[in-house]
Amino acid sequence: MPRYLGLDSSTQSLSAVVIDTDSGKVVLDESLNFGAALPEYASPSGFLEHADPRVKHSDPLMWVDALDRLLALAKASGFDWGSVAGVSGAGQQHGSVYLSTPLAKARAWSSGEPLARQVAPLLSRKTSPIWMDSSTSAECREIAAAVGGDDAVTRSTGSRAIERFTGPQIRKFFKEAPAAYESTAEIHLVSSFVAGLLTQSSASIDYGDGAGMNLLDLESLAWNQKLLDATAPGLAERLRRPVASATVVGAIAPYFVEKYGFKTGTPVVAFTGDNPSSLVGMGATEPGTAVVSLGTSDTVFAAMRAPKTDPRGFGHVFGNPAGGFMCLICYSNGSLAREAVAKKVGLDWPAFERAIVEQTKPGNSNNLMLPFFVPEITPRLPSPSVGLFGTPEFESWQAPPLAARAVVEAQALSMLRHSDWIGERPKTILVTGGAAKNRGILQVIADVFQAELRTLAVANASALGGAVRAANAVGRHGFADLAARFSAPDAARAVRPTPGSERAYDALREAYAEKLARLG
Ligand code: XUL
Repeated sequence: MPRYLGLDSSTQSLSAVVIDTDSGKVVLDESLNFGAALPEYASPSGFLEHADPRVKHSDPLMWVDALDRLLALAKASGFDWGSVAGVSGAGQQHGSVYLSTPLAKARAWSSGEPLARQVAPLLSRKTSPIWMDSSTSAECREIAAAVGGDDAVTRSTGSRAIERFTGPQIRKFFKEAPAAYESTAEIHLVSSFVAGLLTQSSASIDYGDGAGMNLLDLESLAWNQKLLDATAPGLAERLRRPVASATVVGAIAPYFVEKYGFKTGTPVVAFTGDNPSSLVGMGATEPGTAVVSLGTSDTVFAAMRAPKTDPRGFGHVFGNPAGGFMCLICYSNGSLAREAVAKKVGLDWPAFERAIVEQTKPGNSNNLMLPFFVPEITPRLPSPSVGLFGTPEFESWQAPPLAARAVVEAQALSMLRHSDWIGERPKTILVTGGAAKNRGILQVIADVFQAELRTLAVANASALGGAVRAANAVGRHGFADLAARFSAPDAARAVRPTPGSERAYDALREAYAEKLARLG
């Protein structure tokens, strides 16, 4: 049977994409928004409110419930889960789940009871820190100091010790709740947790997502013992050995066979991080093509053969699920900042797009914004910092079109500046994520990078990447062949730089660098 399912458990939603390798078609593309579909979890944007704005946690049971709901919804609308020959997927990176009983040793899931109710008693920590959490600066310093400094962490793991990465988060849990840490038998990433639910096994973490923990040594592709020791005692026993992304971690659990009609024995391939999965979904697993993903966070990433690290210390190296590595730069002020500006100046998305395309010009007549509405990851800014520099009207938020262009130009300038270490500037950029629908945003990125932008027909590149990885690992289809069939860019939606825009950003680029330098 030539159908493969990819799931993506991301910050705000769970998505499912099914591809059919015979017809070359996507036969299912569904999403479930946590805030809208599961209001009982009090997480309108996918995470729980907390008095400390640096703390961002989610209820892992929300992710479990979403899985049940999405599978049920597709079944109710007539989709035959029994036609699926293999499953894989992805999760938001860095987030972690803590269990007192390993999934493999828990009582077999009963199809007569919702899965979340059966998982609840297994949790040794009720909430999961996610990638938006920036509360572990002390732990980052402690870990780095214990192993010889940030350069030593970067040399081994591809990133310096970073607040949202899993190792510092585990350390904070161990320090704040030592008894609960002691009672934790198994720690998962969101990705391995979902794979573990599907197979009811202690599914291993893959190299792609494992590299986002500040624990994985990129040369040996094994946990770094010194970093494990610097993070928390007995950590090795709480993590399975990391595996190559193409590893089959188990067969689908009887729960899913009985309840949703999956075929007994359907293989489940290791899940990975959403960004490594998008690299596959975008058909960008070979070096030379950059991807810009516009989501809750914006990311810029590209495949690379050997790990190369960011001298400024902001970028990361993860495993490429197709083999080799990938680099990634993450910006927390992605759609969060675009939404904040649109709301502040009262523009809906069509008006926001018109403001950029029709009412303003590249370079924004030198009106510049620092758009850090929440603490930023790249460059590292522990507190929000919003600044407007230009005409009095612009500076007092009285010029909506200029404000719309300014937030997007600042984001694109930041992407250009902070991706310069990757190598040559790309001539073609693939774009994905919700905001890729907005032509104004795409035009600004094309102008700032002086590159052609291409988008895919399928909006959810990460879930598509899961389906493609399942087709590769189970169905033995080659990545290049799958990319040609499922990830071909939509030629009609290509965006080229505005003629004559080469020099439009010279002044703004300098002004932006100077303002950033002042923020320190
Ligand atoms: C990457 C990162 C984010 C999350 C979003 O390092 O933190 O892109 O993966 O889901």
